[in-house]
Amino acid sequence: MAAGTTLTRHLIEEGGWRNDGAQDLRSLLEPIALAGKVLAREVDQAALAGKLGLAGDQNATGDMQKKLDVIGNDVVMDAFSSCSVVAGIASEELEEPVVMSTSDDARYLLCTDPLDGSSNTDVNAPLGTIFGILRRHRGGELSGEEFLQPGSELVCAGYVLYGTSTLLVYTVGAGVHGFTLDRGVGEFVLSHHDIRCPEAGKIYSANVGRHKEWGAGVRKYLDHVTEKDKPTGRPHSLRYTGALVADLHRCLLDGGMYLYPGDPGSPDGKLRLLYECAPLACVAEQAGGAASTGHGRLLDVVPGAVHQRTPIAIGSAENVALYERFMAEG
Ligand code: AHM
Ligand code: MG
Repeated sequence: MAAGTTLTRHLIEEGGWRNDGAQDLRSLLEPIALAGKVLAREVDQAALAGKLGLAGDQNATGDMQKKLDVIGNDVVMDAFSSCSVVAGIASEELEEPVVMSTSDDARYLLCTDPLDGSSNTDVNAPLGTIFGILRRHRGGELSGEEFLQPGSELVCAGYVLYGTSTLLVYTVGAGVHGFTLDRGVGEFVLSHHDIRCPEAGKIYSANVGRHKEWGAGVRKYLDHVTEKDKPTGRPHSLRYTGALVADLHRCLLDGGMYLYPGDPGSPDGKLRLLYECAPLACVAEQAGGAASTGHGRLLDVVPGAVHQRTPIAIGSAENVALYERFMAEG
């Protein structure tokens, strides 16, 4: 594809995806791109507009909401308000999924974390928007149970990373492509065609402040990667931004693994399966990487609830496979 390809042109030229039409893909990704542009501006201007700090409420999983969390959710919902193909949205910031369209064309469901890494909002550090699209298998009144599909059923997934630049990354099962926001012209422009995750990497990304709470398998894995062994490129280097999207993006480009395991107090860890881990696992696999709960493929896990958590290890396939071996040995 030629240099200077906008997301819109790319979506027209790339054509169809799996069994769905190219028009559907455009209908789904255009609101994501719009939300990404609006949120890039909101994040950029937040300190000047009095939009930093806490909003004062808790979200569905007990996190204190930041003002930007609430804004992020409103922006995504507004962007999809005129998208007739999305029947409903499940969001980290919504107690229950909400109905978006009752049209006969409403064949899809959106799962989203509108602003991931929100502890970073007040310190000018990276943030992300995560999205995953599932197919809706029936008509009639929308039920939250319709969202409880394994990540392997995602037909489209990706993220927007608000970092040193704003980057939209998506997959529909035909490679992973990244588009950088050109703020001057207000367009996402193709900058990362067919992202491939290195098979192995020397970065590990985890909140190691919690390592004493982790089980033997996780601790032994960390002991292994931090051990000096020149021939195998150890020790690995630690990189952790506090924003999963940014840390995963580094792993996708440079190789390595992001890790958020469970511990005795929270056996399923912190991150949510449906709208954080599964969409990113879909991107990682499509880029040639892997994602695991520590004991198996993350995309095979069927959620029991919209806000269900899961342990996750995601990134380079060899790193994830090695982690699973340490977890199996315990
Ligand atoms: P959030 O959705 O409330 O922002 O939480 C998810 C974030 C991830 O982006 C990040 O990797 C992790 O939580 C950081 O958690 P911790 O502060 O426990 O390291
Ligand atoms: Mg989140």
